[in-house]
Amino acid sequence: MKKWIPIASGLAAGFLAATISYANFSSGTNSQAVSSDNKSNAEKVYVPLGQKDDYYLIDSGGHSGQLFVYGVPSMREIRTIPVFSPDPATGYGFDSKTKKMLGGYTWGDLHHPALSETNGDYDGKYLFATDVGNSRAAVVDLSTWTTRDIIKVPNTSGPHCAAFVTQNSEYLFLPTRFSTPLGQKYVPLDQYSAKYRGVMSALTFDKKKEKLNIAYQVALPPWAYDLSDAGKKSSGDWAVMTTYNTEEATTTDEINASQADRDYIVLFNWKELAQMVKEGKYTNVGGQKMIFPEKQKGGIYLVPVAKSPHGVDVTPDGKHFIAAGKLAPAMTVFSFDKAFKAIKDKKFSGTRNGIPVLDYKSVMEREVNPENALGPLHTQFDNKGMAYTTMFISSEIVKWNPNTGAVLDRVPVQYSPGHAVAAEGDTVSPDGKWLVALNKLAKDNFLSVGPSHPETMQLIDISGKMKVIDTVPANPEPHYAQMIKADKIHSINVYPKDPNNKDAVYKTDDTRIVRNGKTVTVYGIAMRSRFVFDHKAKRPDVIEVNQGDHVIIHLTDIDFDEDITHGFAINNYNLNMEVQPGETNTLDFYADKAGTFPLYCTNFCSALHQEMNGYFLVKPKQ
Ligand SMILES: [Cu+2]
Repeated sequence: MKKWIPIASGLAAGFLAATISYANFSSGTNSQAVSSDNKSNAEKVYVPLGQKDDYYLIDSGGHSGQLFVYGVPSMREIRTIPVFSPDPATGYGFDSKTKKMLGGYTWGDLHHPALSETNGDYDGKYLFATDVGNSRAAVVDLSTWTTRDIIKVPNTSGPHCAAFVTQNSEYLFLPTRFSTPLGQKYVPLDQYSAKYRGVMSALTFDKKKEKLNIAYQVALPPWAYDLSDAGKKSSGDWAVMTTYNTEEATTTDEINASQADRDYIVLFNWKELAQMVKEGKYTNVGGQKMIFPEKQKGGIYLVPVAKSPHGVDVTPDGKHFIAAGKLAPAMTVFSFDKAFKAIKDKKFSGTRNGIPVLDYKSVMEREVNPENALGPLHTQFDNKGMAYTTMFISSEIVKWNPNTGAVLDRVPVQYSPGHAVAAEGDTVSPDGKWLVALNKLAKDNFLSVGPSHPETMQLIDISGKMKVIDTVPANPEPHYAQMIKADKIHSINVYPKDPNNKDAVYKTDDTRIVRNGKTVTVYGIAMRSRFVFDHKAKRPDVIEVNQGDHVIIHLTDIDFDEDITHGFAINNYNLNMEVQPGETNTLDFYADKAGTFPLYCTNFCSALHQEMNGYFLVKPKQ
């Protein structure tokens, strides 16, 4: 259209436009056409200095145990947030609070982050995540972007199928990838079918105390549970999760867990399960309230699905759930209403492990099988309710209509997408605009850094015909992500003074070192550009103790100023922590090594940062 305007507005301009048009049309592959195309992609992702991105992309960090925070559309990595693994950059896992929270674990495998929701919409308050490596769950406060609580979940092994929250964050459900005997006791694998279980945990979060709790658990059959999603609106009391290895194989799963043509989606009513627990219909297992579906009937059903599915995703209107086949080439759309009717009419095709099985045909709405699309894994949605499914094997995103099954668009990605994430994609009202493909293999995309290549993330403009407009590398290893409007997040810049914190010191005059027997407690401050541990001492920036003393160092950053974070490290003592503006943090350790150890600020804070140091002196035992 634009090309015609200059022709109407002037002969010379029209001639020029016609020449350019001719050049474009006559050589589809010429470099001019390609570079102008690239320029418009570059403009789409360019966020000039002084402006900020429209969305936060919060990525799981997989076996790094961390979260990666990116901006969209710039795809710039902004920050790494440590969750399940120690992080020297922030002193996470070194100071006494976070060290205790990590519980001695030195790594985690962070999968599937989930934002807290109010009325089915991201509320920007918290983010939940699970650790497949060491069976934990965590919550991150999005005002400080710090991990506030970690809970070790007993009776479970590898909560991969999580975390997905209900529409008012009442629960997050943690079904596990691995089945084990309850309490992970030793039981020979020949007794797998009889003695092993895949346990799902229902967790609640107490916002006031910032604490995660286990409300109840369900001893599901000894299968693998892969992904889940909570219902929305009319299906809000329900949740769904996929299973594989319903063959109950115990070795060479690659072959043995792929034999059956159908596995199941577990469909459960969490309100009904909570009511059962309230009525005492559970068994105490290692201190947890465990529902055994073969004994306590109701609330849990099985829906047959094409073999070894990965994702199951609830449509934004809450009417359907879509399973992605993984080993079958199809996506299957199921109807919640049909399932509810079948349950009400008790129209079951049988039972499996004591759980009623719904008739596939009576619940299935349609199977969607785009030509040559292979390995469907996970589905996201746009503002019109259209579905975007990742195809792991054929390396593409397929856009399709869940209401008709029509395939609308396809775009190749490089390469092998696991999950994709859409803007506000898990809510009742996705934004459209952007989709990010989280690809497992970068292969030839970036400068080589040796045999191990990064993963990639690709930004796809979904406002019209799908178009990949940017590719960025990602550290190991994004599994899933959340994309939330930036204006929903209200980060703080400075921790407010806490008059109730007895460890905090806000005035130089209050700094002191207190000795009580063999315990030395330091109430110190960090400020540009010095430490003060005891303002009355000849050298206020020195801590002197005896070998074997128990040393507790409380340190408050009294620079109530944007971006003035201090670090605190003791040279050759393997100790390091961080104090953000206004924050009080604590190191707690035994001075087992005698000698002279310089201490210093690790986080560059001023022109005289290099002068921000002192000494930690440990007098040897006589
Ligand atoms: Cu400093």
